Amino acid sequence: MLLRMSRMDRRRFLVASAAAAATLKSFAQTPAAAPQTAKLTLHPDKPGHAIPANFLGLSYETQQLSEPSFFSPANTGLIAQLRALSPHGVLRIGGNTSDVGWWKPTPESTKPPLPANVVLQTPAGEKSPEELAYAVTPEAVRNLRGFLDATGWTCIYGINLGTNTPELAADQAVFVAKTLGAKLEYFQLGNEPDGFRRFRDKTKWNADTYLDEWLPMANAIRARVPEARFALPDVAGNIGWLASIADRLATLTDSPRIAALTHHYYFTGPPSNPKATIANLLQPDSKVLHNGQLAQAAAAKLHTGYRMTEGNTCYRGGKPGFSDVFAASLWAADYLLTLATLGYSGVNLHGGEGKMVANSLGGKLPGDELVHDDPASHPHPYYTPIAHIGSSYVAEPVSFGMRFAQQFAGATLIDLDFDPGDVNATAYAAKLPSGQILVAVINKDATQDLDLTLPSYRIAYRLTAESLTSTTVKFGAVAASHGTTIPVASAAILHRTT
Ligand code: BDP
Repeated sequence: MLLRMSRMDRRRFLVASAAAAATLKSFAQTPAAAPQTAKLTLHPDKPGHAIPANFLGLSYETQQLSEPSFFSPANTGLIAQLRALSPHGVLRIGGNTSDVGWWKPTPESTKPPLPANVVLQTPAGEKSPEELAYAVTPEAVRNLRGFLDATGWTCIYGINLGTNTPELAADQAVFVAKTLGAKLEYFQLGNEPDGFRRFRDKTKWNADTYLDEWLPMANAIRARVPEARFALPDVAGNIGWLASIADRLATLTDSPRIAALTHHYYFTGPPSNPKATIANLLQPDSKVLHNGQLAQAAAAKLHTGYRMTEGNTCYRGGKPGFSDVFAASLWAADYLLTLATLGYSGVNLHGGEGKMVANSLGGKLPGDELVHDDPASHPHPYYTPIAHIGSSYVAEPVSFGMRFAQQFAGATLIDLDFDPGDVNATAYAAKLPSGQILVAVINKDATQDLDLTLPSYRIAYRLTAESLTSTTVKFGAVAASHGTTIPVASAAILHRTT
């Protein structure tokens, strides 16, 4: 029996807000009711979307590259964590810091002046883009290649659009394309341009003016890297941009090669938002379906794919007791499999080093204001799938939901009917290339166990923890005699036995 623990060596007091405290109390005091029996019928003759082998991914700030030892073949702890997540994942490098980084091709190169189209605006209490600027060197890109080779992962590489010129972007792209080779999936230019409040006059900024800047930069790159592929627009929330951009690109006779349309998704935020409760996190989320339908329709116009390139539970760095607990594992498992059913080519959950994500937010992680115990005992940022604590890299709860969904990578979804009664549960089924059929059942209910009648299937893997607020999560294979109940707040993967 293989059980993996997210963390055994540190104890954390996680109740960081009155809302989280109330949630914890209600889970502790509510006894589980008698199990409900779910009806589940599989339709293996009705295949759905194929889930790519590289469906799973992580997203990191581009500023991680300012420390060339981070994404490097020498960083064995981080490499081991990525390999444990997926043998063929996709590392997306971007985030807000991608629009303040500059390419430093030689040690003598100096920071270029700000281009004339930049209208700098610094939100109150945040460091200015000038203060946050950093350099990316050839050494960082060479080390990134070694890191990707060691992990078996590929990369989506973000280049500055906010404070950069087409010529400088092309200089960097030439070196990146040559160095990363087949490890480079595609470029993205600019992060969350729909919210370019720091860099442009927002009264004149829209999907069209964005594309007016994006096209010359993409064209400057492909003039020197003919095989370059691109994804765009990597919007934060305005998914409508995907359709207008697809419409305009579809009319071009000579367009840059588009590998995917991309957007971001955070369940909620910022950490002070009263909506950031575990009870809300585990409810069905109609926005996910809506986004998926818009992305699919826009991508169809360009005959391309669509990917959720950055997201997590709670923007502005995550919320303690919400983003870093078992509820986030169940959310991630369900969210990732939902995106698979919606036809996404992949998903990158955001995280990384606390300092880099703090810089992406102007210098601070607002979640720190909600912590009452030793801040060093918490992952920073709070939502990160892999935390860097002391000298170790630690798999956080959200990453166990990713491991759960990873079991479906390379499989083809199959249709199913699932009726869990009034239990808050979801189910997904897929067929692996080996012919094995997998069924995932995620019981997000805080009070009701779920019994499953599915002859010829047995529970093969479980995702469990002591409570929804637990920081220690278990995911692993279980013995054949493990029964057919999916207890309150847990998930299971069933395999066909005959
Ligand atoms: C996104 C940004 C990213 C931030 C993240 C957050 O792209 O750089 O770290 O939000 O707010 O909007 O946590």
